[in-house]
Amino acid sequence: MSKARMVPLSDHQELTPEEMSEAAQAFLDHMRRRRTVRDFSDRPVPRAIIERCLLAAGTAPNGANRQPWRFVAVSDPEIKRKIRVDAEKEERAFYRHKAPPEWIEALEHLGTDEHKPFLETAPCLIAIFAQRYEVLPDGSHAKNYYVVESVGIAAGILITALHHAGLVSLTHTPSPMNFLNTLLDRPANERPFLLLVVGYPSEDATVPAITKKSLDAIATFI
Ligand code: IYR
Repeated sequence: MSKARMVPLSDHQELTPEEMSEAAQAFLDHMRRRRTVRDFSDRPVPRAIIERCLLAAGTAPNGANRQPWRFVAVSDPEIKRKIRVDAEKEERAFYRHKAPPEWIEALEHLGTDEHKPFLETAPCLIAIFAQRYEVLPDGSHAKNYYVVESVGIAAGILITALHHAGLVSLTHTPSPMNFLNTLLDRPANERPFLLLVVGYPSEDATVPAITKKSLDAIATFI
């Protein structure tokens, strides 16, 4: 006999064709207003909003429903300062000698550099960790599945949820990021996946003048 315990799909909401069209267009318009922001205000964000956005991220589809993620929301100024110090150390190495010239060139239109003041200015940093395996109560390890895919989907939902709540974010990936395990006291089964910088934009925030690919360029219908 199957071990699966099934329940009716009771929460699905079907829309009429008109409602569907309106909903899809409204969501597209909404997502087109999302921008990755690097100029943050120091205005605090309510913890309850971050909590709801994290719960939304936790609904992500994932391998074997192991939910192989851990989110560490940092608002403590001293920990943010330490994260900035360690991230800027990695970024200096990246921009000055580690990154190949074509990578530096590919980033030029974004205006990024080794200075990451937003890691201290922004009110909230969310470090996302991927749990490569679970540690069971007896100390043995249980493998997780499709970890990168699962955590990537959860991160996408988190970014969308934050935007939906009227906040802005920046996906920041200093490389390597293992200093986050030390600073945030995370165990060896957790690998830093990305550092999401969250808050409100500063009043004079600017963003790079970039465009997104057309439907033809990203999709094929056969
Ligand atoms: N992590 C560096 C470099 C960087 C890399 C990519 I790919 C970007 O899209 C943007 C930046 C930094 O944060 O500056």
